[in-house]
Amino acid sequence: MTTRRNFLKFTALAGSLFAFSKSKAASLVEESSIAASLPDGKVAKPIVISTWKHGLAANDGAWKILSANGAALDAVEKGVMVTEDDLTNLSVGLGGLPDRDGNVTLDASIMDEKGRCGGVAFLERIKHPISVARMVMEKTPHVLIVGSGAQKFALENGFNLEPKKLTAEAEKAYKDWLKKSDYKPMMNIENHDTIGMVAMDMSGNLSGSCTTSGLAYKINGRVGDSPIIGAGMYVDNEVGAACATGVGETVLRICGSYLVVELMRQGFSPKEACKKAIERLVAKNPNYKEVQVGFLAINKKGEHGAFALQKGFNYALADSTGNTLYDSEYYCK
Ligand code: SD4
Repeated sequence: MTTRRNFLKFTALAGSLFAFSKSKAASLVEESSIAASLPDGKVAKPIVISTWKHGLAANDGAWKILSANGAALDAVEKGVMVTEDDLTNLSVGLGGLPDRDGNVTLDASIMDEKGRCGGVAFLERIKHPISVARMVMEKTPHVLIVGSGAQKFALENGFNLEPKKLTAEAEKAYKDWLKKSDYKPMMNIENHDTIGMVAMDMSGNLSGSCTTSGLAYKINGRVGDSPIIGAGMYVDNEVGAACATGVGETVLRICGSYLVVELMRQGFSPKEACKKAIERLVAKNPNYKEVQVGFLAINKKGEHGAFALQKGFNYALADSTGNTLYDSEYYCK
């Protein structure tokens, strides 16, 4: 599928050969073609790629910015805010499934082309953890702020304290779970909906973001890979950018997103790099057959790739040809 996409360089051809999603991104093709004639120093090949089906809507948000010659950093923040806003999403934002004590606790990280980065973890009652992460990056000398400190920081910087309340859907799921309280972070797709996003703008700059409510029914205080720079997401503007979704503990063990970027630095394509990182994860995690992990990456040339442990991982890719959902290749056949 990914190879087939590479042929679709021209908007006109793509329009007739390819079944676009009916997303707004497709309708922005024209805008981006105009921007293709920008003066020197501009690369008219913006691209955004993000995890799971909800990535389509998130990409729409990001593409509005990229196609108007906006910065990748703004695109990856605004893009995943769409997912954070969606209260029906059970693994991102305040609609997420709670920990085993009934608390929704949120993790997020962001990184830009200058290597600046910020994150929040174990954050409660704030709608847009990704924007708090960006504020950590831009307004503090720190990279990661957690828990009540992160909430205090958010409130001091104009974020609202949202009610402590599960959505009806999350509450029902939680009550069902409480009947057995059986905790196994398995590959159940409902427990794996984190949004990770990486993008390149028309200036050729890369940025990434990642935001999640983490694993459902986790121990209170548990933090996953998503807010940890280099694990859930990483950007090196000279090389590429990568992000991860799935059981964070397995990704943390191999510094997954950093590994993907380093493999691209060694010359591997984005897909090969994601595949090699999954192979490393398999080697370091004896429980690999029981969990799901997916990596996404783009390189400085604007090429993309993905690879997952198990069947079922999909990702959305938006560029000047449209916004499309792809199934990732995977390791466990
Ligand atoms: C975590 N990586 O907290 C996140 C969960 C996830 O798709 O990606 N779900 O471990």
